[in-house]
Amino acid sequence: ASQLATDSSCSEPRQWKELFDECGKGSQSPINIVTRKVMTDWNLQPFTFEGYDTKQSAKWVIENDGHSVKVTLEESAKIGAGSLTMKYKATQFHFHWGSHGNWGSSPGSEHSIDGERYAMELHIVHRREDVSSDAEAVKHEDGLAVLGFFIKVGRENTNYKPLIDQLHKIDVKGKKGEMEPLLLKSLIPHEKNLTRYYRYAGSLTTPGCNEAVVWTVFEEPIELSQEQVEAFPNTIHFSANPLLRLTDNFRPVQPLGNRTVYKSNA
Ligand code: SG4
Ligand code: ZN
Repeated sequence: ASQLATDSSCSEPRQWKELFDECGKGSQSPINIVTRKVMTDWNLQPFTFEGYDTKQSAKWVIENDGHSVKVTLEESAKIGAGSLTMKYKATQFHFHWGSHGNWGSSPGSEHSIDGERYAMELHIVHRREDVSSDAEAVKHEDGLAVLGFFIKVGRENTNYKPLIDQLHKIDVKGKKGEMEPLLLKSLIPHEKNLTRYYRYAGSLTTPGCNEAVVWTVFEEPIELSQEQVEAFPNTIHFSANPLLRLTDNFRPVQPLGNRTVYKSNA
C-alpha cells in the first residue's frame, strides 16, 4: 500500500485515481453486496466489543474535516473475534450522508445491499493493536478494521441527541468541539442484533484509497429520525464558506472484481 493521503480536497471521486494510484486498484470500497452471491463463512463468529460500554475518560473531539463529521477516540475500546486474527482498537468514527430538499431525499450510505442504499452510514475505524499509527496501518492489508452500520430513517434516537446537538458548533470546515464521551455501545444496535454481518477485503473510501481495510458491514441498521438525519447536510459545510453545504459525502460503489463477500453464519 502506498502512503496515506494527507489532503483529499479533490472532490470528484472519478478523478481520484489520477492523483492517487491506489484509488484505481482492484480491491476498492465501498461495494454493492449481492446477497445471492455471498458465501457463508463458519468462522465469522459474533464480535466481542470490549470497552464499548465503558465511558472514556478523555473528552471526545468532534470535528468537521470538510469531508465528514469525525469523532476522535481515546484508544481504549477494542473489537475482537468476528474471525479477526488480531485485536483492533477503535480510533475514530465518522458518518456519510446524502442530501435533502423540497424534492425529497437521496440516500447517503456508501455500501448497498442488492442495490439498495440507506439514508446514512456510520463507520467506526479500528487499527490493529500492534500498529502505532494510520500511516503504519495502511502498509498492511489488514491494518485497519472498519465497522459499517447502515442508518435508516425511523424513530428519533435519543442516544444520538448529545452528538447531533454539537453539529452547529462545527458548521464550517476545520472547526472542532469537545463533548462529553458517550458509550460507543449506545450508538450502535443491540449486540444481539449484530450477529449477522458481511465481511470482505477492501480499502479506505477516501484518497489515498489504501487497500488496508478488513470491512464488516452489519445487516441491522441504526434508526434516526428524519430530522436527525437531515441535521447533517443542513448544518455541515465543506469549506469555510457557510453557504456551501456538505452533502452526498459518499463514494460510489466500486467493482467487486475477483473478491468474495462472506456472511456470518448467524
Ligand atoms: C473520513 O474522511 C474520515 O474523516 C477519515 O478519517 C477517514 O480516513 C476517511 O473517511 C476514510 O475512512 O472508513 N470511509 S473510511 O474508509 O480513517 C481514515 C481520518 O482522516 C484514515 C482520520
Ligand atoms: Zn467512512
